[in-house]
Amino acid sequence: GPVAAGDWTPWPEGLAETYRRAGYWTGETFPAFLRDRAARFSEATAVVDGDTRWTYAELDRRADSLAAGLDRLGVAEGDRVVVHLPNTAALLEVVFALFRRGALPVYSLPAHRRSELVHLASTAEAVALVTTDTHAGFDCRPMAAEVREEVPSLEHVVVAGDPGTPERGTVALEELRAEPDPLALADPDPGEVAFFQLSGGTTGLPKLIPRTHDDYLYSVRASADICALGTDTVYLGALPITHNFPMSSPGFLGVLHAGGTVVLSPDPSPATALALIEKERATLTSVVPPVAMLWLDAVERGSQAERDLSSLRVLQVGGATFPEEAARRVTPVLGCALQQVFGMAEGLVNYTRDGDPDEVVTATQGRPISAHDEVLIVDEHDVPVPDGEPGHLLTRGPYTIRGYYRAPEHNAAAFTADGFYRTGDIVCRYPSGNLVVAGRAKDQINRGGEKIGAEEVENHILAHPAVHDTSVVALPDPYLGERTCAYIIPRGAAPTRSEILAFLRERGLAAYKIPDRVSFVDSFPATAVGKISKRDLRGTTDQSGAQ
Ligand code: J2J
Repeated sequence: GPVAAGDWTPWPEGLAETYRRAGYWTGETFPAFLRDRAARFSEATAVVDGDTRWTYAELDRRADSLAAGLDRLGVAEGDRVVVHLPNTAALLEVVFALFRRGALPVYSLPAHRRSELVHLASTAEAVALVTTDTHAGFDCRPMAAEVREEVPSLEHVVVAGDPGTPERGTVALEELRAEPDPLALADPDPGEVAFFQLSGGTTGLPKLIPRTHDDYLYSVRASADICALGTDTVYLGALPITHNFPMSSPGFLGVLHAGGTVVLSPDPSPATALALIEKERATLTSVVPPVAMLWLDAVERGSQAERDLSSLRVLQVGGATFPEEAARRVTPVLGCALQQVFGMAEGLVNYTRDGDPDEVVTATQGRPISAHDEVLIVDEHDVPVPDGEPGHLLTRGPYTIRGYYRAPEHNAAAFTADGFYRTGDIVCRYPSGNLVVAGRAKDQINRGGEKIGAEEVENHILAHPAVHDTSVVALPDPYLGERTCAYIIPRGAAPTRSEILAFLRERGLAAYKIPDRVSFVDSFPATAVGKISKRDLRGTTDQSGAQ
């Protein structure tokens, strides 16, 4: 297969057979997916990006011609390609062209910078990075050139838009596109890895998540069914659509599965996104809690009060805990239904359903997609807790991975011997089967849906010569849910807060991972076993007064 057998963990054959017999794993692959939908929905609008509107036939044709261009460039079957693109039609074209070529997308987020891109590209041994000229005021081209310098496998940088001063190894997406000569459809094995998603990260650096055609497209089809998508669905992609939620829950892939229209918003701000909902008559969108709260405020008593949002049927909210008070405002203020979504790029996705009682929709995070999603809620010794009691959520099923890519040691801790994924979430299950996320056991900060592995940031801070030790923890925040605080024990004279922040930016860390607060301390509180107690640190008073 395109990913060597020892580098990922397939499902045991018995279970794979069960999932096939249940009709979950149908053998559909990504290159065939678009070909089929293009045949069925040919002249329907697949994607809208500003003034750009492509039909299914047009997207299909473009995927073919770009696949041919990638082939000519030297991208071969099984090659990995990092996709660093904002919400544009070109993103869909690139992704389906890679599938057509038999290459594997490695999804990054537009906010990612040199540090994340180097990690992704080197871990995946990517041959190419596809980025854009500028995004949100940032010039991606010099950064891409640096990434290429640092990662030996990376031969090509493909730039959407203006490639700027031509650098060695850089090519404009536009030039590749010009190639005609459609390739034959790549014919991958549906049981093999199709692409990589990025984990939120806990220990070490974020891990790559290998997803197969079979498992992922099952979650997409099942999600589209749960959300009753059809050809009349107009989905607004407001979050960065390379994230698992707007990609697959049901996301842009669910919409393409059902023959609907994907409208891309460059950002989720109320002014941009709500104007697009009005203009394109969007019926569905998905956001993280802080975005939902901004929209609620903007419509209720702000700049967007006059918007006609009557087309919107459902607002999906997920990625982080949505406060119940905000959840109760969605229908009165926006005039649409709320759907809570509790998912993870590793697999398991839970939805509240149309027709659920109000208290389920406003106060729970829903229940799993599949009758074959196995959910265990256990104590510290992996012993199941009674219903209604909080415990560690473990899960396995037809679209939950069995292991991260090339991470044997991490996998030994992150999965049980019988293949359950340890989600790191603390949940309660009600007799109705609905789950409530009650906390977290993993060393991660969930900053309004953006996940930050504490150890990744700690390691960057530790690289500063004036830092003796550091611990990065979550602080409560009324808007983001959590924000980050870095406690630092200086080595010698304490550096200033702005020195630390400038140092982290210089290291090419995504802005959302830069600590919101820096606090200098003399020592960390220790647990009984001598480990740093992050719980106690959250209560530590700042000894320096620095913010
Ligand atoms: C509380 N915590 C939540 C929720 C995710 C759909 C929706 C979200 C994601 C996602 C996704 C939460 N309430 N409603 O991939 O397909 C936290 C949990 C979880 C982690 C996963 C999807 N929804 N979370 O957020 O891989 O801690 O996926 O384990 O980014 O987000 O993060 P991620």
